[in-house]
Order: sequence, then structure tokens, then C-alpha cells
Amino acid sequence: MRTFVALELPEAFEDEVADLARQLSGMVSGRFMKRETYHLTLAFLGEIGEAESREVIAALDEVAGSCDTVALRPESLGTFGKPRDCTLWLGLTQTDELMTLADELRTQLDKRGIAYDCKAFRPHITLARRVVLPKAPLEGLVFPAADTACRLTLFKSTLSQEGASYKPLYSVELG
Ligand code: 2AM
Repeated sequence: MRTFVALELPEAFEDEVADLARQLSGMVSGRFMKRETYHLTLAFLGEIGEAESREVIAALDEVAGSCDTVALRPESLGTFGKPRDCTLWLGLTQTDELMTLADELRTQLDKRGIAYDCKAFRPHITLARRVVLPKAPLEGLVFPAADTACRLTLFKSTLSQEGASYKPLYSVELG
């Protein structure tokens, strides 16, 4: 199964992210993500089997025992890809606590021999894919207020023509 580990978002924060996405949907064209897909990925694992998933669960338990809840501080919009076909995301401030949490998770995965995408961690929440950006800057947007993430989850990702759907497999509470 295709998997990743992510922070779940508090409901009030999700509401405000959805509100930002609504503002953007009037300014850019693209395939906007459903609200229930919002998350903050800490490590993308890709394909894993049963035995590996048990190791990932052990890693999450270990992380939950040593890491506190983390602040989510919306910072700016960002994109991956070309301006006429990109992924549009909300970037979060790389606070020490958030970077330490991602480091700790990755250390625990390393200890158990679980491979993950090693690209540098860039905290973001994907808002839309296949986006065509306008030439003019995106202005006048209201960003979500800062909040706190408390739950770390192993997700299964299923790809289909309608886009990916994510199912939580195992969660731990931080702090
Ligand atoms: P994205 O939204 O920027 O594509 C599930 O695919 C989650 O894992 C998404 O948050 C996705 O980020 C993230 N992710 C990180 N590395 C990935 C990779 N190599 N392939 C697919 N998704 C990846």
C-alpha cells in the first residue's frame, strides 16, 4: 500500500484553510482539493507492506512519547511545477518545533529501516493541483490564524482518476 505520515489539522484551522481555498478558486483555475484531504505531510513512505507498517506504528509511538504538540503558522502561498500547470500550497513557518518533529520522525524511521522520500522537509498543505496561475499577483487574501497540531497519523493513499483519497490507518496524540 502507498503511505505517508502526516499531521492532522484541527477542525477550526481546516475551516480557515478551506476558506482560503475558496478565495483562491475565484482567482485561479485548477483542481481544488477536498477539505477532508487537507494534511501536513512529514514523511512520504510510498509502498510498504504489513511488516513495515508495524515498524512505522512503533516509530509513531516513539515520536509521540518524546514530542509535544506543534504550532501551525501559515506563512505564504507557494507552488511546485510550472506557472501554467502547478501544485498550489499554503506554506507554514519552519519553526524549530515543527522541524524537530519531522527530524525525530525521520530518525525513528531510519532506526527501523523504513525508507521515505528524502527531499528536504518543506511544510505545506496542498490546496490545488493542475493550477494555472494568473500573471498578476494574488492579493487581498485572508490567511488562516495560527493553531496547534496534536495528532500524527499514518495514512494510506489510494490514487484514482478523481484524485487521491486518504485513509487514516493509525494515529497517535502528541504531547
Ligand atoms: P504534495 O501534496 O505536495 O504532492 C500524499 O501524496 C502526500 O505525500 C502529499 O502531501 C504529498 O505532497 C506528499 N508527498 C511527499 N513526497 C511525495 C512523493 N515523492 N510522491 C507523492 N507524494 C509525496
